[in-house]
Amino acid sequence: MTIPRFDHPGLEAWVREMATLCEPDEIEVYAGTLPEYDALCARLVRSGTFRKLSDEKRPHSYLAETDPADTARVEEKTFICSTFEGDAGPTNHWVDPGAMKARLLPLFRGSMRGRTMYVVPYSMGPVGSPLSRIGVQVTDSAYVAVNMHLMTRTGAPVLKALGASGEFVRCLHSCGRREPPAACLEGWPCDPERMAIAHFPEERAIWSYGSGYGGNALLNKKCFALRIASAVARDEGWLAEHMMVLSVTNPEGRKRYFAGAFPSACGKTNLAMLRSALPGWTVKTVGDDIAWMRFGADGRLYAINAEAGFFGVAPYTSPKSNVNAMKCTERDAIFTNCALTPDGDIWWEGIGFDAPAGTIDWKGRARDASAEADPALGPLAHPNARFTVPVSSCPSLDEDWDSPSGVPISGIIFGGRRSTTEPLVYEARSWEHGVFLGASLSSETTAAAAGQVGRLRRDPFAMLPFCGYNIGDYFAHWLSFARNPALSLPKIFHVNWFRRNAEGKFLWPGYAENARVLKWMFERCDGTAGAIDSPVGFLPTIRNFDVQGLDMPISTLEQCFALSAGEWREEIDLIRRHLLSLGDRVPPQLYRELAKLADRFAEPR
Ligand code: GTP
Ligand code: SPV
Ligand code: MN
Repeated sequence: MTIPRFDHPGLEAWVREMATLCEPDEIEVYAGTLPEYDALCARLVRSGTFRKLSDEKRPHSYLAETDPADTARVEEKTFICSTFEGDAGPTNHWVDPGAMKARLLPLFRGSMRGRTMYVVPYSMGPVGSPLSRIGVQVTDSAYVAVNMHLMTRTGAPVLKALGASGEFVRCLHSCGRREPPAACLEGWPCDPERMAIAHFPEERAIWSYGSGYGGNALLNKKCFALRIASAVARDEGWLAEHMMVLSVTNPEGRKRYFAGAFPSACGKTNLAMLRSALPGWTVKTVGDDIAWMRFGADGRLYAINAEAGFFGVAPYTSPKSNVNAMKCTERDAIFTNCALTPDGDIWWEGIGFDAPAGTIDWKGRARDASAEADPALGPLAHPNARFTVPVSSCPSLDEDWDSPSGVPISGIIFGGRRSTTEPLVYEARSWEHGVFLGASLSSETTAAAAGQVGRLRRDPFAMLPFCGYNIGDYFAHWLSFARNPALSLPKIFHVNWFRRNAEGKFLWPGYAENARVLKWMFERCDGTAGAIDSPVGFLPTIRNFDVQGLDMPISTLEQCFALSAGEWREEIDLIRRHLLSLGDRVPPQLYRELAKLADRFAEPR
């Protein structure tokens, strides 16, 4: 093992330290080139992690199947290791930093024996932008390295931007090894029992052991760009958010940008890539998962996409629901935990056609079309199956997606999966009210995280699993912007695409039709669309909501907007309990907003 030379002495010392700890056979610095990417993919095919898909069907693309014990983020094993427990707050699992290191050091010791350690330098945000930050990940997973190649800006240009003394977030990752050596799926080492994803916000470091999957292992994403970056952003006066960013252009050619926070698997990618159902209105994509935002000298809020690729939910992506995502995945893609058709292509539930006979499910079992219906075998693609593609593959990419100064945000959208209670869309009365909407955001849980699916949980700002510090302080940080009169604060909206009727069917068609909601928001920002002052906020009137060409009965649309006082009184109780559960750092303004909401729904005396 030779330690590579770097122009940055601090980086070289850290790589040496990590190599001494993990004892890899070899070290490779990832320079971010296509030949390197191809060579690593070929290596992954040889090791059994990747299967190359048919070049006719899906050129230059691969399928990985993970160990069945390693298929989603594991929130129970994710830790914020700040010096003081109160700084991690009530929404995080806290462990003392020293204790966590004492627990993990023996696991990392020798964990890379017989493996290569890849050193992956990457930039979150455009290389060299004042809004961007650099991280370096060492990992014993070539799968992680090639995913990072697609999802971030990697390699030599990043090292150049780092210079000899630049700051970087230190990201240590090992898939680990089960002890005693148990049968991991071939090509997918992991150690699910002892898995830990540990964050040291004060040191700006991340140690992740035991998982090779998604947000547990691609440390640039949730670990750095949200958990560490949110803490940095609080210190420096900006925002690191679990938000998609899109542009809407009206028929006159005027453009506005919106940022939107939805919990995992609740529709960010679909909204960001939406193909508008409204003639003359166009939607373009800036980012689908993580936005870093800062107020500019002109007082407006500017956002960059911290990433350079998409790690999208595969199931139910179809030419009908998301044609742009389907186009993104036509070539140059990595698929994880999708099913494999006999002709060497991928398949998933909801892709728009039946699985051909002989399709192999994500667990490697051959299934015929009739088996699709066999509930005992489960779905053919894992519900959290994903595709990884570079943003450059996206036909709806906004011209300014990569602008170093970011794009100006007109409105912020919060939304979750709610079968009841929450109407299709409404607008907050003020910034404080909007922060209250973010703080009380809720959703029925999805397969993006390990655990029960469909359970209602509060997910403030869609950041419950991602806020790297005390959530009460986070709310206060958001509220603080209202005290600066020089800022032009974006409007704040709340949406719910997922309301259901008594039979359990979605009331709202969603997807392309969501353009109607975006249009209303656009015109609210212009000051041209009317609204009703309702107890929850400003609701569109049917007259101000574009229904032309919308194929649904008006009575169903009315159900989408209906407010049930009974449901809302229950909701208010749930929100109160939620805020109380978050401890004494929750700002009093949020209780005031709750009291105002309760007043508006109070029974007449
Ligand atoms: P993460 O990558 O986990 O952060 O997820 P995401 O927020 O980007 O969610 P995504 O857009 O991938 O959507 C997840 C699921 O929600 C998919 O199964 C979609 O089909 C479904 N979905 C998205 N938009 C809509 C909608 O407007 N209506 C309905 N009914 N379902 C939707
Ligand atoms: C999410 O769960 O919000 C994701 C997928 O975007 S992961 O990268 O696994 O966090
Ligand atoms: Mn996400």
